[in-house]
Amino acid sequence: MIIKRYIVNSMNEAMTRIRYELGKDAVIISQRKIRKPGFIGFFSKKIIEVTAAVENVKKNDDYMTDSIEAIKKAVEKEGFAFNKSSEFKNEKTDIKMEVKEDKSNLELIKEMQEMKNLISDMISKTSEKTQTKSELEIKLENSDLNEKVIKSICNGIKSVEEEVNEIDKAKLVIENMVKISKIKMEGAVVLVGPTGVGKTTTIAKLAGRLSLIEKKKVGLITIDTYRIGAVEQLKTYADIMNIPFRIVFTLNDMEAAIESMSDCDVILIDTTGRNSKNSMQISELRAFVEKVNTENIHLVLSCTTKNSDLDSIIQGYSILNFNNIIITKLDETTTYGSILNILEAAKKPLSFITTGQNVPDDIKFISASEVSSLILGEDSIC
Ligand SMILES: Nc1nc2c(ncn2[C@@H]2O[C@H](COP(=O)(O)OP(=O)(O)O)[C@@H](O)[C@H]2O)c(=O)[nH]1
Ligand SMILES: [Mg+2]
Repeated sequence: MIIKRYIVNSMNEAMTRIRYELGKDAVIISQRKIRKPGFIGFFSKKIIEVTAAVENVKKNDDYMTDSIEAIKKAVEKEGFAFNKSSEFKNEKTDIKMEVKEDKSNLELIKEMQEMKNLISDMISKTSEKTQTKSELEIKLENSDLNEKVIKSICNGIKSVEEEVNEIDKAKLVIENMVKISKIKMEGAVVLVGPTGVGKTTTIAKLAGRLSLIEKKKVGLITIDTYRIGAVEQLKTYADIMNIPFRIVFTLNDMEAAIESMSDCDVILIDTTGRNSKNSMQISELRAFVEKVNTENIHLVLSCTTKNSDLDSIIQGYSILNFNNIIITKLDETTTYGSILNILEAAKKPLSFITTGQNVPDDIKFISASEVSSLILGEDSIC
C-alpha cells in the first residue's frame, strides 16, 4: 500500500492530483485545514492537507506504455504498414505532449484501450474471413462482382449436379445468368444512356459495321442537339460512310425524319445523355423514343460506372422501356465482373460490348460462355 500526503489549496486540486498520481482506486484517508508553517503562514489563508492511499499503484504512463505496446504487437503480428518502431516512439511522444497540454489522462487511456479493442477486433474479423474464403470466392471478389451477385453465384452452385470442381460449376452458373440478346439490327434502333458512356461512338461503329460489312442500307438520326460537337461527330461519320443523316429538334421532326428513311434497312437513333435523376429530362426523351415506336431500345452503360450508381441509373432510364444492354469501354478494365453486375441490375439481355475508341472495329457480340471466362479470369479483352 502506498500512502501519500498532499498540501493543496482546494479539494478539487487534491482530487485531481490523487487521481493522476495514485489512480482511480485511491481512497482519501484524512483531510484537515492547516496554515502554512512559519511566521508568514500565520497570516495566510488556510490550506488543506489531504492524505490518500492506494493498494497497488499503476502510473498512467504505464497504462499508456502498455496500450501502445499492445497495439504495436497486434499490428506487427499482422504485418501492417506502420510497424516501424520509430513511428511508435513519435506517437508516444505526441501523446505525452498532449497530456501535458490539455487532455485528461484518464480520457486518453480510455481512448487507447478502445483503440486497442477495435484493432484486435478488426484483426480477428479479417483473419476469420480470409481463412474461410475458398479459391472461387477470391476469384469472384477479384473480378469486382458485387456482393449480391457473388451470393447468387454461390447459391446457384449448390444446385449444379455435374461432377465438376467448384470453379467449373461457377462457370456454368455464370453462363446461365448471362442472357444474350437475340434482337436483330433492323428497323429503328435507339440508343439511350448517360452522357459520355459512348452512345455516339457506338452508333458510328454500328453504322460502319452494318453498312460497310453487312452491306445494309443504314440511316442516322440524332436528337443529341445539346452538344454541338456530338452532332458534328456523327455527321462526319455519316458523310464518310455516305449514309443519310438527320438532326431532330421536335417530335414532328422525328416523325418526318423516320419517314424520310423508310427505304433504310436500319435507322440508328442517337440520343442526348440525360441525368437519370432528373425525371423531367427523362420524360422529354421518352416522348421522342415513343415517337420512334420501336422495340429495339438499348441502354448503353460503361463498365467503369460505379456499382453504387448502377441501380439509380437503371431505375431512371427504365421508363424508356429499354430492352437490351450495351456495355462499353471494356478495354478500360482488367476485371470483368461489371458485365454481370450491370446485367443482373438491369435484368435485360446483353446486345454488344465495345472495346475501344476505334470506329468501326471496337464493337463485338459476346457469348455467355465468353463472359463467364472473362469474369473468372480465364480470358481478357485486350
Ligand atoms: N476506351 C474507350 N473509350 C470509348 C469507348 N466508346 C466510346 N469511348 C470514348 O468515350 C468518350 C465519349 O464517347 P461518346 O460516344 O461521345 O459518348 P456519349 O456522350 O454517350 O455519346 C469519347 O472520348 C469516346 O471516344 C470504348 O469502348 N472504349
Ligand atoms: Mg453523344
